[in-house]
Amino acid sequence: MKKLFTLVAAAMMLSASAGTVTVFDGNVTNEEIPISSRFMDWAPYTDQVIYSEADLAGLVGKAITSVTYYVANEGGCTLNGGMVGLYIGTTDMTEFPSYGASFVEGLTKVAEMPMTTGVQEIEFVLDEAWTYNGGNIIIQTMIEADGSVYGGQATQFLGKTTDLRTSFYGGTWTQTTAQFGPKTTFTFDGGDEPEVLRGDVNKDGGVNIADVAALIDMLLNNEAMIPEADCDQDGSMNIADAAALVDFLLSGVWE
Ligand SMILES: [Ca+2]
Ligand SMILES: [Ca+2]
Repeated sequence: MKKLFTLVAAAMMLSASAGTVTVFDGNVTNEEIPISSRFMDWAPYTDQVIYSEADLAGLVGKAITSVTYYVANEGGCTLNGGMVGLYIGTTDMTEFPSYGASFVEGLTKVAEMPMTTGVQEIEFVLDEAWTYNGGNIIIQTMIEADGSVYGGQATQFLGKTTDLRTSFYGGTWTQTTAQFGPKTTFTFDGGDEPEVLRGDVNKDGGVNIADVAALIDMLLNNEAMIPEADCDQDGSMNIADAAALVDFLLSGVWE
């Protein structure tokens, strides 16, 4: 019995379809400029990164629950225990036209967390899952103005090693290393699989005589099986399913 329970639990975990998608490997420099950054009168300090839709195929339709990347928070920055906000949205842009020169407004704030000085892997757990429906994702981190930030640079995105980073000093856009996409992991919860209503072949939410007609149409047209049409649940779709469906309509119970 315990073994059966374990098997069932494992199957349920599989069907939950949670997972991760990692964009950029944090090790490859490129000529694109996916990062934009700026100070606004020293604080808040903020930067944005664009993730191309082409790299996000595994995320479409998924509910993003957290975003993780590597950052350094050091130099002259005295931020320690200050709050960093995470904002998210989509954009038609695939890169920024020039370093630090443009900025996308109107993103949605989805998380906030304290951040200490030093190099760290930072995971923003979203207050509420954010569902991705396609397009280029733009992520913004912003050190919220609270008087705890002054001087020097604040966050830096890190690549695979701390040698690979973007750096910003003194309110001027000094880039000390080559551009790179910061290694970023999106964690998603695929949510529950869509519910299958047995016998609802035309998927209108109910089971009635119209579904028998729809099922016979599918059989005549040699259409591929849909789970709703496998009325006798033997794993295939044939005339026996039509018979099972008619029986169900007459009796109100599945045999
Ligand atoms: Ca139906
Ligand atoms: Ca069947």
